[in-house]
Amino acid sequence: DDSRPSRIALLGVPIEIGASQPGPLMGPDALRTAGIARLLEQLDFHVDDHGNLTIPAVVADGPVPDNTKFYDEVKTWTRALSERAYWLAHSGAIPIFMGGDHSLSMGSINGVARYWQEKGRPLFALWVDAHTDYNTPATTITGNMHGMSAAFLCGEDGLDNLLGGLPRASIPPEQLDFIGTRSVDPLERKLLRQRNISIADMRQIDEFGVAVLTRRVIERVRAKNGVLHVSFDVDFLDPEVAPGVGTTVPGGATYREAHLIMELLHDSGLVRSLDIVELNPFLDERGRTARIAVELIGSLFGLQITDRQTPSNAVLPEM
Ligand code: HAR
Ligand code: MN
Ligand code: MN
Ligand code: MN
Repeated sequence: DDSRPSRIALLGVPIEIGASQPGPLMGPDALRTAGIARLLEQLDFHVDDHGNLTIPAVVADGPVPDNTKFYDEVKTWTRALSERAYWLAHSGAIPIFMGGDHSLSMGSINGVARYWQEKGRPLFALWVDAHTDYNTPATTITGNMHGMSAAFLCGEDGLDNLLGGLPRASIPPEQLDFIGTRSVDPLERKLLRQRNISIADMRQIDEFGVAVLTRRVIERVRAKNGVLHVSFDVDFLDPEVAPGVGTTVPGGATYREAHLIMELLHDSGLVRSLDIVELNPFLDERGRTARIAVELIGSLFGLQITDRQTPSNAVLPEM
């Protein structure tokens, strides 16, 4: 049904071995300290904090693809999170997965995709990120698995037994959108081109503005009666705005650009789940990045500057 859920389920996912440096495991607690639950309650949601996901002992029980770091660990997290995400979506709440590094999206999105597949509604994913995370074991330079999550979700080769016996629901490449892109590895770029995936990179943001580009995503989801998962990597923001991330890339989005995307997504009524990833409180300055992340989540769930809706004059370019 189309009524907006009134409950939010928070789940911490303190995984950091998918990233290049330690710190993201502190992310969930920094978001809690910055007041994520309180803010969402002020926005009239019933909020349940399910604490942090824990995983069983990691066992090396299968083949490990070349060029993957901590594969068995990521595999264990992915399986546990996929199950949990499926049931949280099933509960009717909007799950917010508080990372943790971006490898967690392999589990969170797989789980919610399984749920929406059963409901017969296509799941779209909006990847808000400086990176495209579309590497496979064959294209990666670093072997870091947070750089492979989008590729895994689109069913690319090389990570096939990550889910073991769990169904591998995937997001067809035409249901994935990137926004904020400014760092893509050479072979990764080739693969993205082959799949013809829609990328709103920083240059497009400069030329068209985020309103036009966000509207294009919303229209696409609406046209298919779909629902939207937002995968928000904090490094989307410019490092001057958000220093608390491990993989800063200059030339990122401004504070207002990020808020406007969130405000437009809220108005669309299509968002049914969220990842907030790559926050590294160990690298942050006085909690600034965690606070900004929470403010952005506020905008995504209805925090408005005034109570009057702004009519949009966004015009979609032919691309
Ligand atoms: N493309 C690089 C790699 O694969 C960097 C990936 C960085 N990923 C994140 N999440 N920080 O977007 O190693
Ligand atoms: Mn409750
Ligand atoms: Mn990412
Ligand atoms: Mn990134």
